[in-house]
Amino acid sequence: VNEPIRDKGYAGWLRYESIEDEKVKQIYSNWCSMLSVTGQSGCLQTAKQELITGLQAMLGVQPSDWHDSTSNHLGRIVLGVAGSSPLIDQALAWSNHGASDSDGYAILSGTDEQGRYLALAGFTERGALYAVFHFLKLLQTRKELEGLAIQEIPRNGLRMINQWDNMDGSIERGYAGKSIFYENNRIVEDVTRVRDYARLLASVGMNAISINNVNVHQWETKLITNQGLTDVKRMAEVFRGYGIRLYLSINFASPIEIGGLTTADPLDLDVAKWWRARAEEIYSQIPDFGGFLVKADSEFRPGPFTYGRNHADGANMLAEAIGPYGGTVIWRCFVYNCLQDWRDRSTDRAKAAYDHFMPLDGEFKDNVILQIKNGPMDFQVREPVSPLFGGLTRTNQVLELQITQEYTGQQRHLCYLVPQWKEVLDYDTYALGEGSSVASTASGSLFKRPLGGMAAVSNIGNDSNWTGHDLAQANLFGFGRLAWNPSLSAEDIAKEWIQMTFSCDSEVEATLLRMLMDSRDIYESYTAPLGVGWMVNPNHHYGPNVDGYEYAKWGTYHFADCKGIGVDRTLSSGTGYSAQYHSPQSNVYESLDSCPDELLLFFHHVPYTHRLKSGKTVIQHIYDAHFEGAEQAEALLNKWDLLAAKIDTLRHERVRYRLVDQAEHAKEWRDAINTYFYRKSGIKDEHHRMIY
Ligand code: GCV
Repeated sequence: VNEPIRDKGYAGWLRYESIEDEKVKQIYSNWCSMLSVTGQSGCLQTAKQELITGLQAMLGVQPSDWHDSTSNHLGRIVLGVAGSSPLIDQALAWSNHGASDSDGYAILSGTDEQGRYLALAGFTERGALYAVFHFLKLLQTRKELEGLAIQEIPRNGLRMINQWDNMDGSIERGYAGKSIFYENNRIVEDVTRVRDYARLLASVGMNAISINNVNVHQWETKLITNQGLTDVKRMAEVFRGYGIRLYLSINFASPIEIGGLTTADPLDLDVAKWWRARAEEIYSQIPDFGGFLVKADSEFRPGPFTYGRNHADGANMLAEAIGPYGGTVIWRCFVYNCLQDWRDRSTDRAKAAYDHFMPLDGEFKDNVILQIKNGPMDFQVREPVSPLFGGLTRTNQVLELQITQEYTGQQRHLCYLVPQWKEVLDYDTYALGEGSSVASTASGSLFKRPLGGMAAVSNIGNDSNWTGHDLAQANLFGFGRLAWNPSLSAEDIAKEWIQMTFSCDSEVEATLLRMLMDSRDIYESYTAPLGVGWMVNPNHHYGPNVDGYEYAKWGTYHFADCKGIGVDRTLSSGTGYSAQYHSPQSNVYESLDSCPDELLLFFHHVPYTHRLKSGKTVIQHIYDAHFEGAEQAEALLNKWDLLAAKIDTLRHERVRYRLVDQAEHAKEWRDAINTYFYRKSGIKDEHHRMIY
C-alpha cells in the first residue's frame, strides 16, 4: 500500500524536497514564520493545508498563526480572497477589468509597519489555491522572494482533463496501469489516489475533469442513475476541494438504455423531459456539476443522426436540460465515416469535421462548447491544424489535445509534446486577418465567445509514478501550464518541470532539457516522414506497419506505389481539403512550392524523386530521417546515462529501461520503413547504408 509513497515519481512535480542549503533555507524561513488565513471554506482550507505541507517539507518548520497583535519583525504570509484583508486587496488592486470573476491571483511581498509580508491573494478561493501552488514553486525553483509582484489571470476559462477510464478498471489508450477511479465496475472506495491526482491537476491550474471514457459503455451509462450518482458525488467532493468541477461523459442513447423509452430522438418531448429530470437529480446531488461531455455519431456511438437530426439538435436539447443549473455541454467534433471503402478516393476523412460542423456555426446554445481535436485526423505526431479553428466564428470551442501517447510512442518512447501543442496554439488561422491564432479562437477571445478553453486526454493510471515513463509527467504538467497561459514557451515549461521534479542542478537541467526538446522531432523522424502518419499496427497503434491501415475502412491512407507517395488534398486535383483554410494558408498548402516540407505528404502526392525545400529528394529524406532518427534515439540513452549519479536509482533505472527499449524499437521502425520504400521505389540510398 505504501509502495507509491516510497517512489519519488509518485509526488510528480510536487516533491517539495527539503532545502539542503542552510543559507537559502534561512532566508526563506524568515519570510514564512507566521501565517494568517481569513476564511474557512472550500479551497481556502485546501490552500492553507497545501501551504503548510509544502513549507514543512522544504523548510522543516510550520508557520505559526499570526494575529494583528503578534509582535513584528517576523515574516508573515497572508492568504485570502478579495475583500478579506487590506493587504490582500492591495495585492489584487492591479486588476480592475473582470478579473474578479476569473481564477486569477497575485503574489505580493514587501515590508510594512508590522514587518515583512507575503500576500497570496486570489480573486476567488480557487485563485488563492493557485497562488499557494505558485508560491511553493518559487521555493522549489529557488527564486528570490524580495519585491515580488506576480499577477496571473488564466487565458482560458475551461482547463480540462478528459479521462478515458472504463468502470472495469481499464483505460482506453492508457499506458500507465489501471484506472485510479474504478475497479470491478464500481467507483473506488479509497479516494486517496484520486485526491493526490486532484492536487497535481490543481497545482497547474486545471479546473475541470470528466471522469469516464467518451466511449460510454453499459456500466458507465448508469453513472447518471440515482444509484450511480451517489458514488459520482463522492468523486465530485474530492475534486471540489481542489477547485475542479466534475463532468461526466454520457451515452446519447441513455433514454433508451436506462430510461425505458423507445427513442433518444432529441426533438422528442419525452426524451427532453427525461434528460431534464436527470439533470434535476444530478444537480440536487452535485450542485456544482460541470456538465456532459458527448461523443455522438462517431465510431459507432449513438447520436442524433439515427433520428435524422443534426448535432445542434442533439447538443441543444442537452444544453436546455442542464443550462438552468449552470451546466455546460461539451460536444466533440470527432465525427467521420469510419466505414469508408478504401477504393473510394473522393471521400477524405480530413474534411469530415469541418463538413459536419461548419453548416451549424451559430446554431448552438451559449452553454454548448464544441470540442475540436488539434488536427483533422487523429492525434498523429504531425498533422496540420484543424480548419474548424478560424472556421467557426459563432460557436464556443475548446481545443482537444492528447496527452496520452497513443500515436506518439505510448509512454515507452520519449516524446515531449509541448512543442507540438505550441505550434498548434500559435498557428495563425487568418480568420480575422493576420494574428488570429488558434489560442485566441479556442479561448473565445478572438470572437468574443462566452466560453472556451483547452481539454486533453490524460496519460495517467495507477502506476506508482502515474505515467509509466517518468518523463511523460512533463506532458501532463505542460498541458496544465499551457492551458493557463498558451504564451509560455516549451523550454520554460520544461525547465520548471525539471527543477521541480528532479533537481535544480545545472547539468541535470541542461541535459534533460535537450532530451525533452529534441524528443518529438526524433520520434517523428523515425515514424512519420513529411506528415504522412498512420504507418502503425492497427488497433493498438504501436510499432511500424506501413500498410497496416492502407486497405482498411478508417479513411487513413498514404497511397504509396512504385512511383510516389502522399495524399492529394488540393482543390485543383485532389480532395479539396486545402480549401477549408482561410487564405493565405489555403494557398500555402495548395501549392507544391509553398507547402512546408513537414506537411508535404499530407497535402500532395509526389514522386519519390520530388525535391524538397531542404534540397533532398523525398526518398532520400525518408532514408536519412530514419537512419538519423534511430541514431538520435540511441543518443538519448547515452545522455540519460550521464545523469546516473544525480538522479535516484529507481527513477533513473525506470527511465533507462524505457530508453533502451526505445532505441531498439527505433531501429525496427527504421528498417521496416526504409525497406518498404526501397522495395516500392527501387531507388538506392545515396549513402549506401544497410537497407534490408
Ligand atoms: C476514445 C481514436 C482512438 C480511440 C478514441 C477516439 C476518440 O480513434 O483510437 O480510442 O476513443 O480516437 O477520440 O473518440
